Amino acid sequence: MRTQVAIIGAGPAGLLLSQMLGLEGIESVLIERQSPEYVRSRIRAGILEASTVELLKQVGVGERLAAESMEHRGIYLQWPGERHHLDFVKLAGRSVSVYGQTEVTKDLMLARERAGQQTYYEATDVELHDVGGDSPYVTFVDASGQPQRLDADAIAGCDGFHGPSRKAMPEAEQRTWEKEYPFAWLGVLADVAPSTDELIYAWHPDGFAMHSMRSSHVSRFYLQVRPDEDINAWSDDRIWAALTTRLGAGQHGWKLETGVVTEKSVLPMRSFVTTPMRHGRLFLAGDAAHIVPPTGAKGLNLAVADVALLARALTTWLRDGSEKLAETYSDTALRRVWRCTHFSWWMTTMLHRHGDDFDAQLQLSQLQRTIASEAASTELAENYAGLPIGY
Ligand code: FAS
Ligand code: PHB
Repeated sequence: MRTQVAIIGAGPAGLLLSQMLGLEGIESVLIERQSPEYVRSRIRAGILEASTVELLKQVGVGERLAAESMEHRGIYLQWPGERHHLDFVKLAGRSVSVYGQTEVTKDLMLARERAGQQTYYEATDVELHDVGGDSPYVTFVDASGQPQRLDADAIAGCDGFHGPSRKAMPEAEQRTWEKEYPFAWLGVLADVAPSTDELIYAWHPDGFAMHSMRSSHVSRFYLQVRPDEDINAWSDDRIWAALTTRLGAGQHGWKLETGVVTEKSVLPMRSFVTTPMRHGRLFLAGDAAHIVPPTGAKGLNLAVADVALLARALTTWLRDGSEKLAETYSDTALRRVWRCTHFSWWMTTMLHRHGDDFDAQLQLSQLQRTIASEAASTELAENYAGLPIGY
């Protein structure tokens, strides 16, 4: 088999790339380890930057998003006794949208099905070959157990943190940075109407908590836990008790509504960046190249920004014969990657309990400064609401 772009991974990055390339007449084949049902069911990010929303609408997957997403002007920052709203529209001139990554994935999968996209789900033994040469190819075993070979003009590694693409980059050329945080998130999905109009990020002596949401009747919560936390140690009652305490129920008459927990899982927290994001005819995009702690709501949005750049680079190279954007892809993408990596680290270290009481005092001072200073609030607002694509 042969195609123009072999895309490894059919998560948001791979699906969006195939959609954008398809609109430009560039053919691609998606190779995905999991089943379509598994990909469709993963619960992950929840916040879309304005530039992500705009791009999804431009590439033809914005209809349900426009109808079902919830536009948020900002977020609340909270610590015991205080809750303050940050208005991104006032501070940075743009809002964010609440629309689960699960929904973005479903919309993209439907669009690719309608476009007749060739996708190999449940592919195993995926290996990349000759990525530094002129004739790269991918070998894999398809769902029926048949060995397959796919020759391509270029390979896009959109296979997330654990995929094979990053490992296909020559080690001698690669430099990676990694930071493991001394805590994790217990993610909770519950069938209960949100008790807040916009997200609450709460610093608390017991640990961080967040009140997010998925719709007017489904809420999403996060609790800071130990990295090795046993999920079985968290009964629903214990979850609601911790959220009630950490989110400040009872303060200023605010009440947290509880409901049926439908999903809970422990999510590790790490920062990770690998450079470069290109070697020869292999290009990395999304979690294959970088991981951010989810406190800044950047993971999915950063994957979208990579793909917006990569789609343009591959189109102008493979269709128009100009390799210029392909040559600058890695440096351009990494500028935003490091900006989002810093912001996600800053939000994470400001809001999560770690270290001693001195550290706690510094965190509270940082929070108070962020609220008190318009310049500090604007810096948070500009980063959270997202920088222009191509920043
Ligand atoms: P993905 O990991 O989504 O997709 C990679 C795809 O490649 C997957 O479908 C995988 O099955 C496939 N793959 C892997 N190995 C393969 C192989 N050998 N062969 C073929 N295919 C292979 N971000 C936020 O902003 N907010 C959040 O709250 C948040 N929560 C998260 C929770 C979890 C558990 C995880 C893992 C991530 C979370 N993220 C969050 C980050 C997340 O949203 C990512 O940024 C986003 O999924 C990035 O999309 P992709 O780069 O497409 O990677
Ligand atoms: C979510 O709703 O899943 C979410 C929202 C904001 C974050 C992280 C996760 O920073």
